Amino acid sequence: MTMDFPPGFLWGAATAAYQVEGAAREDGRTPSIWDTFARTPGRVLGGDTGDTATDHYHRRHQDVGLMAELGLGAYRFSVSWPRVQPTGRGPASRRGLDFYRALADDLLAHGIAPVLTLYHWDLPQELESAGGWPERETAYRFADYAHLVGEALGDRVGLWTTLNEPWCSAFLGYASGVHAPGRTDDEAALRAAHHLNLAHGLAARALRAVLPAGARLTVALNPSAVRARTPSPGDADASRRIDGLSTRIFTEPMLRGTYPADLLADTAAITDWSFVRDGDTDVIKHPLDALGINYYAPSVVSAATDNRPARDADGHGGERSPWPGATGVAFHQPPGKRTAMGWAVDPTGLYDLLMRFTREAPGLPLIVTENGAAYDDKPGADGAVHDPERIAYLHAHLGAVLRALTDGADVRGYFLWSLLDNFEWAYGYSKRFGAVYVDYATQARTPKSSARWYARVIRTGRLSPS
Ligand code: IFM
Repeated sequence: MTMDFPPGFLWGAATAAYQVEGAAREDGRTPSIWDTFARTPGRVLGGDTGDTATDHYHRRHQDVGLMAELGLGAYRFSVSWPRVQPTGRGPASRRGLDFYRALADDLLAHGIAPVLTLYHWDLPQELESAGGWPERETAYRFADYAHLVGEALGDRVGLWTTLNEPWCSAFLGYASGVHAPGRTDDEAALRAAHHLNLAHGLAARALRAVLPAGARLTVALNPSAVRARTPSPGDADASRRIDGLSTRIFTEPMLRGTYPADLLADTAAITDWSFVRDGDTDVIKHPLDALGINYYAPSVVSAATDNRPARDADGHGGERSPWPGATGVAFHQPPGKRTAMGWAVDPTGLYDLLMRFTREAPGLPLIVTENGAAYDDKPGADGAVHDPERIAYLHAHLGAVLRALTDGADVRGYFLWSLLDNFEWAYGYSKRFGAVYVDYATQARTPKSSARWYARVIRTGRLSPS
């Protein structure tokens, strides 16, 4: 197996607006569902909010300097919808767009390609108050927003991502309720999933209409690397059901223009799916230039002995299940190392996903749009932050990418999650995913040893043996 990445391989790091920007009330930005959720007592650990986050809104220039030091070829960021279109409809905020124009200009001046995600979970609160993602109208609002951002930044941004992890938006947001807006309604979650798919298709169409011919479109999904605990028919069926709800619910309409029949059957007691209108799946199946894959850990499932709703093994699913229709499925923690999130370290899950989409979407390039790990990093007596576990995690997962490349996967890039420690949603600031350590009291940035290690991989284009 080669240890060299192909020439032109895109090396990046990723963040998302609410997790890093702060400046929650500045320049006309209005609350998103995450502002509302985080300010609701008991929703986010420690009562943390994204009000200040890593102050990237004011420190973007310094942060781009850090990226340049690391030798990044690309930076994946998301646009805050309520910053650029404060009510979720109507005209754009010039000040909001100016921030992203300045960020893109800064990146380009350093030779770093801006990679823009339109939606990383911060729905304008006004649209949630009007019904949110379970309402079809939200998909049309998203297409208008995409059009407006496309017009404003199409001259600077070459790679566009519609949605980030719509599974989380739909099922953590509306079924288990551990993410904003915190609703617990299975039918609403399935409606949300469809309207997110529709939003993706409508936005892709709107972007194509305004972007220059060379612009490329993607979506960043978090497909489950799901494994049956044993080859028994019951465990295989559990795996099929979770695969349908986590992955095929998005990939089948996006890549093939249809919803899987087994998914419709599994969820028939919850909904008849009549919210899917004629022609919707044709809109959703808009041609893409690449498929973005976010990967952290695999899931191991079996048939459960009771008929309780499925819950993730790490407790991430909260009190309620994020898996509507998957009663009788049990999740298990695989043995071995775990990250500070409690997630198993298993790079074969990434390899398996890359090979799966190589088979299922032949000819469609793949990008690892997120991969990384949280550990309990702390500065040592020398002020440096040593994070050998993260280096080992990244080494193993980049090894999986190389193995997939060797076996024929067309992987075009890798984005480390995350550039900076940041607001880890319901965990607040308690989980650190950054290659760069952030002291939240002073906002001082300290590249961890993994950042230096990643910079070397980027510089040489090569993974040294561990
Ligand atoms: O921090 C998140 C990110 O916003 C989406 N993907 C998973 C990351 C780690 O949980």
